[in-house]
Amino acid sequence: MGVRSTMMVAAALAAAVSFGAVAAPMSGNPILPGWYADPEAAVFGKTYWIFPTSSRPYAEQTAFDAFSSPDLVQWTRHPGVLKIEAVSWAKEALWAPSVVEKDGKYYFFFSANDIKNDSEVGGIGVAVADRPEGPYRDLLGKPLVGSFHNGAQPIDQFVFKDDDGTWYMLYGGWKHANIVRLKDDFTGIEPLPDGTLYKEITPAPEYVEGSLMFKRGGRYYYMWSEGGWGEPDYSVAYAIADAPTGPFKRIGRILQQDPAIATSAGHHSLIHAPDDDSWYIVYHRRPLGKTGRNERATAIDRMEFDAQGHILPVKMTHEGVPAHPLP
Ligand code: FUB
Repeated sequence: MGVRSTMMVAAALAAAVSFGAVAAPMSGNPILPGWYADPEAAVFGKTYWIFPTSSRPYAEQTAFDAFSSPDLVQWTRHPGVLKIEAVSWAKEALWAPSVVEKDGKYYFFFSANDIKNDSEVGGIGVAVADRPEGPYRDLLGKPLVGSFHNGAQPIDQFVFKDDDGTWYMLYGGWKHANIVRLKDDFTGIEPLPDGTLYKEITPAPEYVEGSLMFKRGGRYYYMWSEGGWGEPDYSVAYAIADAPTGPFKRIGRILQQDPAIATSAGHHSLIHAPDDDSWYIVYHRRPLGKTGRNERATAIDRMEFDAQGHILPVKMTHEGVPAHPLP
């Protein structure tokens, strides 16, 4: 059972706005209490979930918390859904979850140890649980990707299921990104149609980390973070392609610092509400007046498209988004 955050309920009530006679509660921003980064948003059943990185010194990044909500406004904290004690090869720097459901089980992909070369142990791992809130246990007893390929640091994975049932994983830091095809049981990777195991898909010279993919209107949208996450210029850009492997051409930035709201906005994920086709971007940002690298807070705002399917620049807000219970 999680611990309900009275802070978040208070923030939501404080941010309530009126539509005629009815007060529609707003999420407020930041949406989570405390310092949380790299939020992975998901919908499982009738519940929204956020799985973030705990934003603190690497040596203290030894567990993941999760948050659940019925409506994007009231959030319940689930502490320690994956703890470092459950991963024999991890020692610190637990980062950037990507969580998917498959055949009634929940798979929690994560990065650990921030490895700098192939002689270090660490990289991308995968854990499994029977429920979204865990407890998760290491699936492999070793990293899923434990070394550098095409110059990509094995961090910041994002797992994407295509319409034909194929599971892909995009990942990569240090300005390089790869795509791999996951085995159906997530115990390893298998060759892509062109025979490669690790295919470089670095979309632009500006690419840094934080890959994400989704499909809309039959096209593949690839999004990523640019700039330095410790710097104010951290941001999100995107490309569109006809295949998950590209080729990709950078279209432009859609999320970046706003001197009226926050700096260092990046490493995001998305929620697509199935009932009304609304899209939400969940991301981290640094409050105005804060400069510490780990002073990163998770926020939510609307993401919209134009008639051609291009993503419109995101307007960061303090109010967040209105309550949206799942049907
Ligand atoms: O939170 C640790 C690292 O910071 C992530 O892996 C990067 O994407 C950046 O957000």
